[in-house]
Amino acid sequence: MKEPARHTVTAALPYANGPLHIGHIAGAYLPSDIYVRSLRQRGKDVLFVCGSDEHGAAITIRALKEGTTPRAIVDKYHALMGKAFQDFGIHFDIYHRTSSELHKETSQGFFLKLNENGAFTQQEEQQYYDEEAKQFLADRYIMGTCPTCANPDAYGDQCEKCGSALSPKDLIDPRSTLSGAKPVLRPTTHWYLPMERSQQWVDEWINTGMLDGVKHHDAGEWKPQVLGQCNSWLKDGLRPRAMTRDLDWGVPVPLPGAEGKVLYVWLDAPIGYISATKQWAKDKGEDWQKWWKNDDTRLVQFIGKDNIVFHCIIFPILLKLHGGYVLPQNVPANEFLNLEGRKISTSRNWAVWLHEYIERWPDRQDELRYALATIIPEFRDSEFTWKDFQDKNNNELVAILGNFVQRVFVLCHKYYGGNAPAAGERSDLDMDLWSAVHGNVEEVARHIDHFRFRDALSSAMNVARAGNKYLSDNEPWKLEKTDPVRTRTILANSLNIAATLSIVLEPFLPFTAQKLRRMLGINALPWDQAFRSDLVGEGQALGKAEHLFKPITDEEIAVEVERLHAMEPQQAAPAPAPGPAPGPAPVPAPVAKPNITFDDFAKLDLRVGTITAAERVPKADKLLKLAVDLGEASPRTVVSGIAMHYAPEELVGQQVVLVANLEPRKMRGVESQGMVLMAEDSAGKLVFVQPKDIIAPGAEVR
Ligand code: B3M
Ligand code: ZN
Repeated sequence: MKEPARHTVTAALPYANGPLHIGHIAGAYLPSDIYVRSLRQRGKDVLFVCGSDEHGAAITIRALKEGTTPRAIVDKYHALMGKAFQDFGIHFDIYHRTSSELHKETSQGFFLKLNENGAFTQQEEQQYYDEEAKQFLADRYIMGTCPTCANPDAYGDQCEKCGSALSPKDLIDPRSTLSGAKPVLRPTTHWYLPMERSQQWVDEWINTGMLDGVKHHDAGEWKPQVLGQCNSWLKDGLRPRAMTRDLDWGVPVPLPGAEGKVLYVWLDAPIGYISATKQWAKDKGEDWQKWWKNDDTRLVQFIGKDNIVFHCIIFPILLKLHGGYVLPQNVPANEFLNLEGRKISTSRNWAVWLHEYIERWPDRQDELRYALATIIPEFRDSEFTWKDFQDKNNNELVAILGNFVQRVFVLCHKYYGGNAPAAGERSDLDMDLWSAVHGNVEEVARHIDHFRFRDALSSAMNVARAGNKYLSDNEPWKLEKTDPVRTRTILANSLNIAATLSIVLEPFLPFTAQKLRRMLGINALPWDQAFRSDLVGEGQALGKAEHLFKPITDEEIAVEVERLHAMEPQQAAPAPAPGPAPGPAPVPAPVAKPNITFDDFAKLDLRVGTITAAERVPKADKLLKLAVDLGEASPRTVVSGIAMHYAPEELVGQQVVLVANLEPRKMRGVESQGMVLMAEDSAGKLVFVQPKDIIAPGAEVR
């Protein structure tokens, strides 16, 4: 594919019905910010747009709950989110909003053009109506039992438990979320998008990258989970979808006879990217059209996985039927971020709110950017814990990056009065160092281009690791007495590694990169300068040796964890069931964890394994190191807390059930690649969950 002339990058428009939390940031906004910063460093022409999604039931229901108006809700959260993005270093070219006049004009114009092109069919249909609230019920205004998984709290448009796309009439025992009443059916007319007409070209476009006989993109570049979700929709067969609603909050349908109807939020919201671009162009005196209509524009859209079908099927159909617009070259959707072992929940206040973090941890945005960038849920859900936040800060930011920079600056101040020394003759070792550093720089860009931001950050940190090793191998603090010339070269190289770090870390840690540049006395530099090794010349005056990061204490983390639990609304004790005086207190059943969706369960890879070896883990009296045969080329190493219950020698041959796709993690220095399932018997002994009969290792448990 030829080099694009420009890049339009969008990030999903967050609903303006609440604050931003770390799940939003790790899902769409931090990845897109890293991507845009990196493209800009490499001299690409980029437009980065976002804004508040201010229509839809999510907002009007919140307004009802709070006894206020949708306008008040969106004004409050639009401002809060815009400031939080800015404070966190996520810098869009424009952060617009879909309640703007320009957006209304843009989306109405888009709708009229689609209607002119015959994109819609007009259908009268029987729709649920709440006689008490005097309102038709769609989407989140109606709930009922999901016909697929029997979830009693499925919405009219989607079941969050099994992920099924629904329409209100699919629900069993529907009820109005406004009055709780049982709704009645009444006739109403809507404009439908007959998506089945686009099935063939959408299928080809998504699965081959071909569009109208021309190669549009490399289908192999799209994430497997994105293709998977699209293909499950395509396999079910695309169906007509209503593009208008009987609501009073939204973009009015600009047609006679459509009074009281508005555009479906998933029609107007994606057009919000275009209206944001128009607003930006208006503010800057620029041409907006080339960013959305020129074939040499590359459009990449960052979203969370719950928005895949809207961005990969519905919006592309609308763009194509309208005509004249480019389609996304990639939609690198991320999975979900969980928090301390549970799903993030706005309604249960189980979240780390971005604006609150910024208040509580002033000037430590990069500590959170770093921790989140290392756990971006790129291919599977991931987990944020405050302990991991502390570990990443103390063991990586402080111990690797901060420590390297600190040592170089302290020595340069001590030996050279705070001026950069001459580089002198470079040894073979020095050349090896620089080729390793430049190799890592290349990896950073390659990973970013493949939307693998975790790997990209790891490669960037490898530059700091190389710097630390170079110092430890050469020990300039000792060499200075006997070979000051060589010491100058070592410290000149080290200063220049710090300069390279100020470039490669900028997309991830913009605040730290700026601090580093100030300390080095250099300006922001383009990416290709990271392949030099002389950015800091002899005599360059250096800033003082600042600590880039501070260690985080256990107490600071404990406060955060306690706060999280304290913020959760306490579950009211269930009212005592009516009837005879209660007998002896029943034995409390174990508290079930919150429901998960079928999709969540399906992500678990449970396998039968056979223990082939077992040994104690030094200095860890509760741990055993197991070799577990899963029928793979070599057995898995699994660390298990069962040493108090079993002697290693009695375990060889024991069959177990293993969680085989758990993120590997180090325990007492041993990397554990999975988890053995155990249960506790009434005597408190841990017993194996195992098949009744011996079966082949690797057999799937489902
Ligand atoms: N407002 C985000 C969500 O589903 C939704 C994205 C719109 S992007 C056009 O939470
Ligand atoms: Zn369901």
